[in-house]
Amino acid sequence: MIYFLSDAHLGSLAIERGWAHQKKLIEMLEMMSKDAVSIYMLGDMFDFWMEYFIHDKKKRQYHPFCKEIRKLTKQGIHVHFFTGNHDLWTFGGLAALTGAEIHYDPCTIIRYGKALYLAHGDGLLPSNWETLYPKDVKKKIQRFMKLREVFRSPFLQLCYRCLHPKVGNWFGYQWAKRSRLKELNNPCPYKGEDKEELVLFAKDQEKQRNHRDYYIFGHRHIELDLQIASGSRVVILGDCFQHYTYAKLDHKGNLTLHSYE
Ligand SMILES: [Mn+2]
Repeated sequence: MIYFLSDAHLGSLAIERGWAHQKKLIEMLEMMSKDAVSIYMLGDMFDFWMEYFIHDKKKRQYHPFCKEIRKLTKQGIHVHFFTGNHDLWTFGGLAALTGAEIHYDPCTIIRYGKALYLAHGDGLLPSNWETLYPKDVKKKIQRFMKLREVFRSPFLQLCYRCLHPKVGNWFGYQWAKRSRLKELNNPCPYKGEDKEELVLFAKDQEKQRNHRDYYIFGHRHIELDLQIASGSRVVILGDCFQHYTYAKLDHKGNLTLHSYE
């Protein structure tokens, strides 16, 4: 079995009972470990993850989760960690701690005869997005893309790593909390096949003859399993802080969505 999960947003200041959250996530991994060949975490497992040059005491809160991943990788399970837009600031620390393989960019893999496109999903847009959306939506996307560029700038990352963790974490966790609260107060449900960016992105890929059987994303915190015209399916994983949803690919190449307990 191959498992996919995403968006636990561990450590979020907007999620109460942090330990119960982490414990449930660990139990979920325990369950997967019974028959998993590999486990793909598709981004935003942490609400904020930054590796500073100065020792960061706040990382201690993640030790149980990291220890669990270490246990799985020691058992021979391949654990893949895709960075999201909340936890892209890892520079070798997380890999050393857990034994997981880190992916900074989307990738396509072939498993059990199926082609799978895997990505967190932030920043993925159809090629015609600039003419597709009304002005206000376009502006919002442009703002997000600008911020994404700032987040990914090697120079700015270096500067941030030089901060004292107390300072860097204050900004980081507050920023993450704000975006979480914004989403909880004003959820953005599935926009429909003709508007949802990730669906349009997948359709665009198919049109360009980059065929994949499955497109698997996180990021949106919605559950979606949609067949698109070319016979491909787009699967959006949901989340691991409210609904604890995940996907499973069996040895026959069937992909299914599930909810933990
Ligand atoms: Mn995200």
